[in-house]
Amino acid sequence: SHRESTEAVSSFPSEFLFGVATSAYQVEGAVVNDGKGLNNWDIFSHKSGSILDGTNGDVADDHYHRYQEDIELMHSLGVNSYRFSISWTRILPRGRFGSVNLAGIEFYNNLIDSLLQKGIQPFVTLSHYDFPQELEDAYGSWLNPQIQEDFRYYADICFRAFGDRVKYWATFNEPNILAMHGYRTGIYPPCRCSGSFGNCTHGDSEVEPFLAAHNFILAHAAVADTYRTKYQKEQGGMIGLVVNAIWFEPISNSTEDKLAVKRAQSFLINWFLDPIVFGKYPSEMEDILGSTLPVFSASDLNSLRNGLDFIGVNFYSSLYVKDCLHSKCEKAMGSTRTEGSSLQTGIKDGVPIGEPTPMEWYYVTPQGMESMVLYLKERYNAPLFIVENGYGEENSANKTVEDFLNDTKRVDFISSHLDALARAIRKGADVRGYFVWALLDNFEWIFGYTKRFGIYHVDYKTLKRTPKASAMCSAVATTRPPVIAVKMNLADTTAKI
Ligand code: GBH
Repeated sequence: SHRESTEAVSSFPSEFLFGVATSAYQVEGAVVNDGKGLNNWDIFSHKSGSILDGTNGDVADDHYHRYQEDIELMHSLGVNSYRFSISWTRILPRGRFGSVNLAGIEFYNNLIDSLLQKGIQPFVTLSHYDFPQELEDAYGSWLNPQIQEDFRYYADICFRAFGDRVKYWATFNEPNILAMHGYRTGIYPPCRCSGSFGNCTHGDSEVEPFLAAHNFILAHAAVADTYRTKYQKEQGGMIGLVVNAIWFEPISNSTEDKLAVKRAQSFLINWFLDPIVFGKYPSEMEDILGSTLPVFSASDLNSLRNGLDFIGVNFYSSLYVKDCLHSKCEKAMGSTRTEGSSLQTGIKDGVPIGEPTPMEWYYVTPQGMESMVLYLKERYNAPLFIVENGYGEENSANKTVEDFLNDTKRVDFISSHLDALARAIRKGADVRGYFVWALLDNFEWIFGYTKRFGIYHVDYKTLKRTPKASAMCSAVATTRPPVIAVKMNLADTTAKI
């Protein structure tokens, strides 16, 4: 109800960032323009069989050429922040080799300046699944410690070029997902897995995800250290990391299932955050993996511990977890021995954990987001930003533009999650921002253009952007205010009073 959402609004701090999110590979296009080098997704998406609809991100939303128009869209929404990522190969076309591409620097300078002119704060991710293909070919990217120094070198260039205007930096987007899909299931590049299917290459999937993660963690630590020692004092920004965070509920009240939840949390989230905040891997991981788990050296430990200023959270869903270590159960897709032998499922006694969405992998569980935020507050006591939360729909050739515009489910999804966030804030959580995924329909990784997450519809023939109800509330304006914009404006009013 309106009263409820007004009440929710007054819970947000006046400096709160209400924003929309995208990532470079998913929206920019302009794959070889102005000196950009090729990254892992450029190569992968062009291999036949990689992407569900046989498409790629060569053009995507052509945001590279249309960013001015897209900033106008954001301005009309009333958001005060935009989360985007920098394409590593636009800045360094060859990875560590070769020189800086000034055209790449200029593009992001223009983007950042145009945002700031409209009062929109840039929230920048340095690597959102993409990295230079040359580093994969030269030495195996994330499996080699060399990547730590190369990522640090790239990040340093970004801080120097943009840090006078960018106050929110995230090193990686979802390294926990990349470690899993790049090195175990093999569905994301570099496509390493133990079996052989599709384009995946044989690797040791019981070991490599943990090795890659170790290098992600140390690369993050090196970059955070560089930012803090060389830039932070003068530039005054924050540096953090973004993890994919699924909320887990035990499928029963048994001790075994509750312990299985702890293992699932450890193997998804604490895996990255514990080392960066506390300087050690979670004990659940040590117990299960033993000597497979890489070890931090004494010098690593200097740069770890309190290695972030905020935690970025991508929250989409909650799942039930069932013990498979002490009891017998079938393994679900993606669930393995090393993930704590837990079967992850959205269904309990035939009842889904929340309303199912058109995406097989998630359910609408705003309560789970509240629980997640309170869990992270309790465990890490760091400022939090929800940097992705959103609703996906199936694209289909049979549907018209109009079919996508009255997206009441997306409106309800965003609204109910903002209400959940407000509850968490009232309970004391230090949440500083919320970003809807996504500003625009875009290239949804292995699913290509078969999914639509945007609050703006994109016609992939003309690249025309059209606001959905979730953006302008055109169809539901009489019953519901435009979710983001109204919460923004009210928050502004509250701040002034
Ligand atoms: C986020 O990942 C990404 O950061 C963003 O780029 C993306 O567009 C957005 O979500 C929407 O998906 O589970 O086997 O079906 C969320 C985590 C992991 C969810 C991979 C989809 C697909 C493979 N994603 N998963 S599967």
